[in-house]
Amino acid sequence: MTAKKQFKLKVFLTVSIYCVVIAAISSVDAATTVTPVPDSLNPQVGATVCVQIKVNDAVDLYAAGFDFSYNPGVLDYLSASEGALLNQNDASTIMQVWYLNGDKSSGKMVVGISRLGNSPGVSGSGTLLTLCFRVIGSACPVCRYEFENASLEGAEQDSKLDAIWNSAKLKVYDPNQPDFDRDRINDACDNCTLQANTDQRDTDNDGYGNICDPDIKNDCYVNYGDLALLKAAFGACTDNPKYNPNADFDGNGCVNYGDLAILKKYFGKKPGPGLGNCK
Ligand SMILES: [Ca+2]
Ligand SMILES: [Ca+2]
Ligand SMILES: [Ca+2]
Ligand SMILES: [Ca+2]
Repeated sequence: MTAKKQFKLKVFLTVSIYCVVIAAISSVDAATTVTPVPDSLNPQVGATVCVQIKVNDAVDLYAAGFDFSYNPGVLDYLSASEGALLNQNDASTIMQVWYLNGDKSSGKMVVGISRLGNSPGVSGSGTLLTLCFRVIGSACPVCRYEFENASLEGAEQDSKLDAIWNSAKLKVYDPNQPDFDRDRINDACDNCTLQANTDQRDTDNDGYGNICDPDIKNDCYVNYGDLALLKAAFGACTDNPKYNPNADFDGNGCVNYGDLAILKKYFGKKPGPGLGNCK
């Protein structure tokens, strides 16, 4: 084979492989997702909270049914309204929303919404419906909305759409309960009660937010072992394999002098105070 022929073959093979890869990538459909929006809210007791149920990347969607569960000590159901997703192209729709077993204290709404007649399904993204609640309590204030018994149905008879159903959180702030650091997380639920940390970032999930948790070793005592772990990650940012999120106390994406200063402040002491178990 001449050098010219070899070159042509190489180009042909490279282009072919490239085309196969592109075809493989474009044939992967985006997953359909159903998400309550906003996915995190921090209202006060007495406020009205409306949650949009958003569908993304649906294909030929005709109907949806699900149970929507929440903490009935925190939320009181007010109303539901249809979104624009299903009644596209002038199709009629029907929506029904009721308490599970007619029991308001069940903390579950049963929701059904559908297009009517022979109309085709809809594709794309949009709001399925909006559910509104009054915030009635702050029972240590994380309330999760979850979907159960959920399904999306296509226009073809008995066709179901595969979908990922996401949950969301509602953190209720009660101005009548103590909040020492004034970060709008009441002390009873704050993972650092003396340090303002609205994001409640706690990368090792031990109940102490990173901003008050230089106890990287998790032995309830901030000392030389923690300093050694900080040193091992020192200078590293998120793009560096040496980066340790548990040593990034201030959450600026790098382990550096700000974090060292926090460790110094706690040296010889316990982490917290917060929701963790160090006595
Ligand atoms: Ca607080
Ligand atoms: Ca705090
Ligand atoms: Ca922690
Ligand atoms: Ca840092």
